[in-house]
Amino acid sequence: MRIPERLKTCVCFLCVKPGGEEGYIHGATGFFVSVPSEMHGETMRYRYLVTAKHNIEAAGALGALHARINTVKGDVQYVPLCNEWQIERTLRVAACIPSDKMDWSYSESKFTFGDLIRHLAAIERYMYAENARFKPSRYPGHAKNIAEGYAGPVEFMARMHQESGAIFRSLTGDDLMKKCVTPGGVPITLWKWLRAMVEHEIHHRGEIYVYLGILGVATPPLYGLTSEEVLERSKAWEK
Ligand code: NI
Repeated sequence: MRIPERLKTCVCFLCVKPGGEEGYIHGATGFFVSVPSEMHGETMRYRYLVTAKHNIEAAGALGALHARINTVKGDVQYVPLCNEWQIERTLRVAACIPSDKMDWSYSESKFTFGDLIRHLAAIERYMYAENARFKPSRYPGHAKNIAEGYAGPVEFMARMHQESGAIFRSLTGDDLMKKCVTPGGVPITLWKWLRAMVEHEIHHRGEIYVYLGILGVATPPLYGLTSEEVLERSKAWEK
């Protein structure tokens, strides 16, 4: 049977990227379906991935799972399949850290790449997630022995994020409206404290971008387009 060209872009091979420069490990297949949905009078199309549940479980975490997609141009593209936008963006930029630079910083007194990643991971799990259970912070710091090597800090981050996610998903709407207590002893409504967690991650992710910029390493644009491309398309709109 001849497969129509446009359908080739629906089929994908699923793979896992263990981190670093080890490339992708292929092991499963899936396909995309496009579902139209009405929103504010416009038809939006959402793309969903269809695959067996055990493929996702075998990957260990959604953050590690990637799809190898055949594009209409005929080449292939690897796309992360994480539905947790926040950490996925941090892991994507962390994947750009050169293999010999995890313990690098621009100044001896400042966080290294590894420190930044361990700090984010441990704060999420042991401060924010503990506070979300209305318990005091157990933040252990960001010392190198917590997660060493090149892959260690990123694996630690993915694991801490999974544990934290389980705690956050167990919260009810009422819990989010209750007061928790920060390590500074200040009572704060839980949802506001969790909003601060997102801001905290964005703050340190920005530092990772700057560190990579100092080293001359190319980084992925946040939303798929660079600011130059956005400018170009904005000009086209004016015509
Ligand atoms: Ni911090």
